[in-house]
Amino acid sequence: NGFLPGDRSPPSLPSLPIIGSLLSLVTDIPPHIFFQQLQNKYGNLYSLMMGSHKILIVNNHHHAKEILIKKGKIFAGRPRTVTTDLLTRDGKDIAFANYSSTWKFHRKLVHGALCMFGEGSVSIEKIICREASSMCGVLTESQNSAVDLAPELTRAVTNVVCALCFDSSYKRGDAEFESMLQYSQGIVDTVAKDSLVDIFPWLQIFPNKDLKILRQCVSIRDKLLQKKYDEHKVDYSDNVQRDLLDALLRAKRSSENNNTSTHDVGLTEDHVLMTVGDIFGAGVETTTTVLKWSIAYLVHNPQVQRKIQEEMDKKIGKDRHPQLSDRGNLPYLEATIREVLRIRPVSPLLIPHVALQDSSVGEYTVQKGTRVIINLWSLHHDEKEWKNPELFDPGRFLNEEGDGLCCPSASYLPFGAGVRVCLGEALAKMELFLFLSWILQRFTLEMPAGQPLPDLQGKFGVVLQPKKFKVIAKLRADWEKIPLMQHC
Ligand code: HEM
Ligand code: PLO
Repeated sequence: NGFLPGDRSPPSLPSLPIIGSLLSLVTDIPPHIFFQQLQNKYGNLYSLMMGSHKILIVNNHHHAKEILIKKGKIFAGRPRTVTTDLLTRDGKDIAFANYSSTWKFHRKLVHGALCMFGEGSVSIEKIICREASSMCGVLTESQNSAVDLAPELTRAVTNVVCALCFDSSYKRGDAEFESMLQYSQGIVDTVAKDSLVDIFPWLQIFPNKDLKILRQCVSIRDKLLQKKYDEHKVDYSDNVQRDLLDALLRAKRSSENNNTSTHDVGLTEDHVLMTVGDIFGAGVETTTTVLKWSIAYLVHNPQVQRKIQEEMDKKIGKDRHPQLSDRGNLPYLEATIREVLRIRPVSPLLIPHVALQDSSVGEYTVQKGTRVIINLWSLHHDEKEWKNPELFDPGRFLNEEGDGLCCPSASYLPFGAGVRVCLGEALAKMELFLFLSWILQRFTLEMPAGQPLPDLQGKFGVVLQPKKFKVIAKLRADWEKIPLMQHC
């Protein structure tokens, strides 16, 4: 009858036919917190039904690592959903593509192209410092007034991925940049929301506000990607590789020259477009979000800001800009970045995984096709693993002497782990370190008098974003006289 001896399913939420456990999920609480709370009733591993899909919710690091690392390949699948299919032309990207040889091939290609930049004449470090310098210039102009730093942070981060993907950049107020900001926010707000359409695909035949927004935003994004692609095709040369798009074009041409069908290896125009779209989208939304959270926590915790600045004054001084080689010398800043990634993970539920064959987790059996949600929020706020998990305390990542880094718990996976681990981890860490060190070397971030501190709740979506807030970036004493050099 298909049952093995000792077969055991995980605890399950009550479920009704067809609508599954939907009724118990109708709540205003954001899903990562709701799933964390359900542990009280069902334990840290439980399942629920969404429509006809069985979903396993994982709230502890032992099970998470068994799934992501030990059984990584078995759980490397991705579900197909209406919204992600719309965004990625049925999974022709990396992040939302199911496990396949095409996915593997594209991951390798992108990984190789990102590594290349370390060696090229224009290194990633130089690109980031160029943008950090431009951003600090703009902050200097807005002395003593409260500003929303988001547009400048986003422009800086966007220009880094723009350089990597398209060998281009945006000036302030650029119309294409403004339109990118708009469509990208629309996509973040609507994609991968476990909306009704993702549960009942047939609901698509009815008008749906979110789907309409998503369709419009995706169509604007696709035009932008197509324009970059067409421009690149015109002046492409086999001898120079300017950026990621060139690397993908080269791979596409070489498969065409070898007479392999681009369909077989998955190098159609759609695949190339969707893959750069992923890197561009991930590159912008994730890093910007972490920078915003960092600033929100820094204005909440001026003592943390002061400590970072003291460390920088001692180790770097005023005669030069921070550079990547300073990373080892600024443990308190590194610890602060780690703490921000713990307390407000960018992707609190990762991206859903799918079991590609029958398997097990802990003592429980898991059937092929089960969707697996790793609740990173539960891992990062587990009281058994972290002292006062809601307290922002970079010191928890420092050793006893306070001069080196440590990881106090294994329940920490901001970038995921295993075969589906984040492709941009190294890039994101470089950006976070350089942007924050450049800002804090020169400026102190403060709240305007009488303003409430930024909200730390966050808005759940495909990334967990902070709400808008304004701060004053005040030049530190003596820094008025020190000019910004154009390059580091
Ligand atoms: C996947 C976190 C920045 C590209 C992921 C996942 C997480 C994550 C949690 C999902 C892992 C899983 O499903 O198991 C972060 C964080 C970032 C960041 C916290 C910033 C601090 C970036 C950047 C890029 C990027 C800058 C682009 C260069 C990707 C891609 C995937 C991914 C392509 C999909 C990998 C796959 O499915 O095979 N990231 N990410 N990420 N990330 Fe990042
Ligand atoms: C962000 C909005 C863009 O317009 C499209 C896009 C592409 C890739 C997505 C990204 C969005 C959100 C963050 C994601 C990334 C792939 C990996 C990353 C989901 C939707 C994370 C954090 O997992």
